[in-house]
Formats: sequence, C-alpha cells, structure tokens
Amino acid sequence: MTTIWIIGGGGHAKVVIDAARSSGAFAVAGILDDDERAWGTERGGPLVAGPIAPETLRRLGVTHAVIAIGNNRVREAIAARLDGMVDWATVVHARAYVAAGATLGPGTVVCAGAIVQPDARIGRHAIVNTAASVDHDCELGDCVHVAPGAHLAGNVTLGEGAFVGIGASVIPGRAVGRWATVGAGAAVIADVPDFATAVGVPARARSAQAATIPDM
Ligand code: JB2
Repeated sequence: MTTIWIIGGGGHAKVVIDAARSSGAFAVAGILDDDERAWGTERGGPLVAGPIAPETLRRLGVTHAVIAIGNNRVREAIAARLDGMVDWATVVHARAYVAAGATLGPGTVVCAGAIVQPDARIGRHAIVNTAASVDHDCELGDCVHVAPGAHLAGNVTLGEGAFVGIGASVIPGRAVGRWATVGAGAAVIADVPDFATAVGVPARARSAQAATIPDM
C-alpha cells in the first residue's frame, strides 16, 4: 500500500480521498491546501497539514501525491510547480471500470461508477468524474476533466485542459480542442476548436477571446 497526500482540500478532495481509500492501494496521510483557514481542519479523517509548497513536502516527507482540485488550469499549474518533487498517484475507485488496454497517466483520477473502455489513452492529471464514460480508443490529453455523467463515444479526442460538463455527450470520432469547454448537457456532433465554448443540443461553439487563467 502506498502512502499518498491529497493536494487541495475542497469538495473534490472528499471524492478523491474516498476513491483512494476504496481502491485498497493507498493510505491517505493528509491534505495540503494554500488556504490557511483550512490548516488543522479535517476532511473525513485526514488533516489539512499546511500549504502546497516544496518546504512542506520536505518537512512532511511527502513522496506520493494526487492533485484533487477540479479546475484544470489550477491542476496544471500545481503539477508544473511540484513536478520532480513527488510521484503522482493514479487513483481508480474500486467501483470504477478500467478495461484492459486502457492507459491512465500519472495523477489521473477515475471516480466511482466511471467507465474507461479498451485502448482509451488518458494523459496526466485528468479527471474522469462520477459515472462518466470514456469509450474505446478515445485519446484524452493532460489535465482534462470529464464531469459527472458525461459520455464520450469511441475515438473521441480531448485536447489538453478540455472540460466536458456534467451530462454532456460527444459522438464518435469528434475532437474537443485544447482548453475548450463543453457546457452541461450539450451534445457535441462537430469538432470544437481550441479554447472555444460549446453549448446546447446540438452543441454550437463560440470562440473564446482569451482563456481565463486563475491566480495561483
Ligand atoms: O488557484 C488556486 C486555487 N483555487 C482553488 N491555487 C491554489 N494553490 N489552490 C487553489 N484552490 C484550492 O482548491 C482552494 O484552497 C480549495 O481548497 C480547493 C478548491 O476547493 P473547491 O471546493 O472550491 O473546489 P474543488 O476543486 O474541490 O471542487 C470543484 O470541482 C469538483 C470537480 C467543485 O466544482 C466541485 O463541485 C466539483 N465536483
């Protein structure tokens, strides 16, 4: 069993802690979060021990971690900041299904009820959230998020940082571009360009003027 730390102490952390524990592969040592009001508080057992900083990792002897923050840009930034300092854990809930031949990158989380079918390839720090599905031969880039109940048919491509909202679906073979957003419940039947937002049934895309990058 590997001891891991959870990075981020909000709602998604609860889901990731549950997935990690259920898998039987991990013991959760604690949580790191930059919000000092959270320090010393607990999340279903593990305590928030301090900030997301190299000094904290050294002080606590953190060797393995997973970033449990829903925002794709924030996960990307934290991963870049800590890369090389920890090994990123790949967490699959005991009640998720990941088929033979599917691959999951370091730091990726597959939540309860999610399904990943054969030969799907998923990059680093991705989230396949509750009861989402990723069908055969899909290719998902780093830091994507397939929200709860969203479904990707076979051979779908998600570029780095793409977000597919709750209950949305993408028909076979379509591509959702880098850092694009698919709105809740949308039905994607045509490719979505990089950085665009696509909403509705069928989904219509509008280009973004600029990607919003949250503060670190
Ligand atoms: O820019 C940031 C930042 N933004 C939020 N930099 C750093 N270093 N930390 C950040 N955080 C931290 O992530 C906050 O301190 C907070 O503890 C945590 C985010 O918690 P929150 O509950 O707001 O979001 P979440 O990511 O846990 O959950 C979101 O995503 C999930 C997938 C929510 O939308 C959930 O409803 C959703 N299920």
